[in-house]
Order: sequence, then C-alpha cells, then structure tokens
Amino acid sequence: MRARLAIAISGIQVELREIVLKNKPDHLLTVSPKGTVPVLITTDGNIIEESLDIMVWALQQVDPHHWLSLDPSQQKISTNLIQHNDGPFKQWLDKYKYADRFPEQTELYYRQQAELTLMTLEQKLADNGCLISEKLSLADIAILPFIRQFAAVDKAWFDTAPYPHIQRWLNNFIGSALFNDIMPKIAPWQEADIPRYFPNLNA
Ligand SMILES: N[C@@H](CCC(=O)N[C@@H](CS)C(=O)NCC(=O)O)C(=O)O
Repeated sequence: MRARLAIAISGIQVELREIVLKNKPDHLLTVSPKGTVPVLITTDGNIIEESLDIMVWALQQVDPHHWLSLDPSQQKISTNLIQHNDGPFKQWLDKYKYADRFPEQTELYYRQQAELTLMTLEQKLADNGCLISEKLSLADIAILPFIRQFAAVDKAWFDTAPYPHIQRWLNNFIGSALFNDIMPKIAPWQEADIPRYFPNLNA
C-alpha cells in the first residue's frame, strides 16, 4: 500500500502485476526469491524489493508534496520512526492481528505492546499535526498503512481508545483522494494479460 501511495503521488507510470500470495508467479520468484511484495523492476533492470525503497525511488524522481524535504533533525526523527515501525511495531502488530497463532501471550498483551508505539505517535501528532511537521511526509505515508491495520483488528475499541490525534490522522488519510485512488481491487496478473498500468488504471 505504501509503495502504491508514493507511486500514485509521483504519477510515475508502472506496469502493475497483482499477485496472490498463495500462488506466486514463477517470474516473481525468479526476480526476487524472497517472495514478498512489492517488487519493482526499473526500466534499466534494477530490482527494488522493499516497499520503503520503492517509495524513495518514486519520490526522488517526482515529489510534488515534498514528502522527502526534511531538515537533518527531522530526517533523523523520520528515519527512527520508520525503522521502529518496520521493526518492533510491525512484530507486535502481527502478533496482535493473529493472536491465536501466538498463544504464549494474550491478544491484550500484544495490543498493549503495540500501544507503546501509538503513544509516541500520538504525542508527535499532538505536537506537530503530522508526524514530523504540520504536513504529511514520508514517515506519515510509510507508517499510516500499519496503523490502519492496527485499528482494524478491533475497530470498536480503537474508535474509543485515547488516541484522538491518531484517530484524526488516520481518518483524514482514509478519507483522502490519494488513499481511495490506490484502493481499487485488481484481478491477479496472468502470463497472457495485456499490461495494466498504475496509477492510470483506466488510461
Ligand atoms: N519488508 C518488506 C515486507 C513486505 C511483506 O512482508 N509483504 C507481504 C505482503 S504485505 C508479503 O509479501 N508476504 C509474503 C507471503 O505472505 O508469502 C516490504 O515492506 O517491502
């Protein structure tokens, strides 16, 4: 989702091949044996296999809202927040989402571990509006999809939890044209398909 968000905002056109994780095409595993998505192949044949790297690849070419424009101290905070999100937070989130697969602790325990991160984000949002400043930047877009997942585990609880700034930030994101632009369901890619392009799926 975050790779699509950055590509969509940059307007850079890519061929989109939707895959079903339970039935990965051979070509995906050939170009990227680790078998995770997203994977981007550039026109000069480079393989980019991490969503964050794909975001930076797109925004370094076209960055209409200056998501990459941070001063050095903001840059450091941004990098730390994203690393923490992609590391410890994502691990707690996965356990909270699939608590029945991790019976050594309760769902509540996993949620509370993840909430330690939410408390940090809530404070940043209270101080700045967005995570780093008063406007969205790379960290917001890189982290928001994971907070959306966190919220969805128990939406009724989340909506009344003491995170008003996160609720506002997430609701604004979910209500944005950008988010809705990247959401259409796309049929899985098959060898015989004619190419489909993103973000202009209908072009
Ligand atoms: N670090 C990677 C992680 C990507 C990732 O874990 N993607 C999941 C889907 S959201 C996946 O491909 N899982 C492989 C599988 O389920 O087989 C990135 O952000 O690009």
